[in-house]
Amino acid sequence: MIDSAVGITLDTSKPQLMGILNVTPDSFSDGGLFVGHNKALTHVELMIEQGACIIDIGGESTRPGAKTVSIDNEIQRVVPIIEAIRASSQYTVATIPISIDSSKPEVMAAALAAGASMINDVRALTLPGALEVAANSDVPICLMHAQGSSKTMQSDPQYNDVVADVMGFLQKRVSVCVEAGITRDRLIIDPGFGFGKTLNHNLALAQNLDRFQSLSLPILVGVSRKSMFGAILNAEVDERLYGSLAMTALLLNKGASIVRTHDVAATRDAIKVVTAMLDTTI
Ligand code: 8Y4
Repeated sequence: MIDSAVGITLDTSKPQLMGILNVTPDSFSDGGLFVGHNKALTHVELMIEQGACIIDIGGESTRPGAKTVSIDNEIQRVVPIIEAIRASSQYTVATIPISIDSSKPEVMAAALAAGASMINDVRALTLPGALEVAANSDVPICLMHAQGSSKTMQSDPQYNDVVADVMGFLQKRVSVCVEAGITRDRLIIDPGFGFGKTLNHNLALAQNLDRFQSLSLPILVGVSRKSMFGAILNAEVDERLYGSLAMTALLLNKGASIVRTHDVAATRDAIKVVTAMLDTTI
C-alpha cells in the first residue's frame, strides 16, 4: 500500500490502472484552449468511470524523435489541465490521483503545486534538481529505465544483458532516492518498454518481468499500443489493442501491479479476468 499525505492511496495488493491523458497540442488539436480543456476533462471522467485509479498527464512527447519542449511550454500545457480537473465539481484531487509525467524539476514542482499527487519520470530523477523536488514532496514516484535521449534512443540500443542491466539501473536509482530521503514505500519501478530497446530487448524484458519482483517494489508497465506491437503484428497504432492486452495479461502473471494504458475499459476487463484466475484456489 502506498499512502501519501496529499491523498493518493495506491492499493498495490491488486493491479491498478493508470489512464493516459495526453496534453500535447496534437492530441486536443481542434479549437482553442477551452475546447481542449473540456475534451481533456471528459476524457479524464470517462477513464475514471472505466476504472482508472491514476491519470497520467504529460506535456512532453517522449516518443522517439519527438521535439523537446521548453519548461514554460510544458508547464503551460499541464498545469491548466490539472487545475481544471481540480476545479471540476464531480471529482476532487483525492478521488482523482493525478500523475505528472515529466522529468523536469520545474514542471514537477508546478504540477505538484497545482494538485498532482504522483511523479512519473521516464528519466528516473536523473535531471539536475529532479531528485530534490521529489524528496521535498511526499508523493509516490515511478522510476523508469530508459537508454539514451528521446532523439537517439531507438538508433542502436545496446545491452550486456538487458534484464540485468535494467534491473541494475533501477536498483541504483532506488538507492539514490533512499539516500536522498525518499522512503522505499513511495517508490515504483518500471523497465521502460520501448525506451531505447529493440523488439528483442522488449520481449526479453517482458519474458523476465518476474525477476524484477526481487526488488520488492510495485512494478508499473507501459506497453499500450507501443511500436513492438506494430513490429509483431504489422499494425498501426489504432490496431494494437489486442496485442497490448495479450502482453498485459502475461505481465500481470509475472507481477506487474500498475498498468499504464490508453484503453482503460479493455484493460480493466483483462485485469479482472487475470486476477480472478490468479486468485483462485482449489
Ligand atoms: C503509441 C503508443 C506510440 C504509445 C508510442 C507510445 C511509459 C511512460 C510513456 C512507460 C512509464 C508511449 C510517459 C511512451 N511510456 N511512463 N510514459 N512507463 N512509467 N509511447 O512505459 O506511450 S510515453
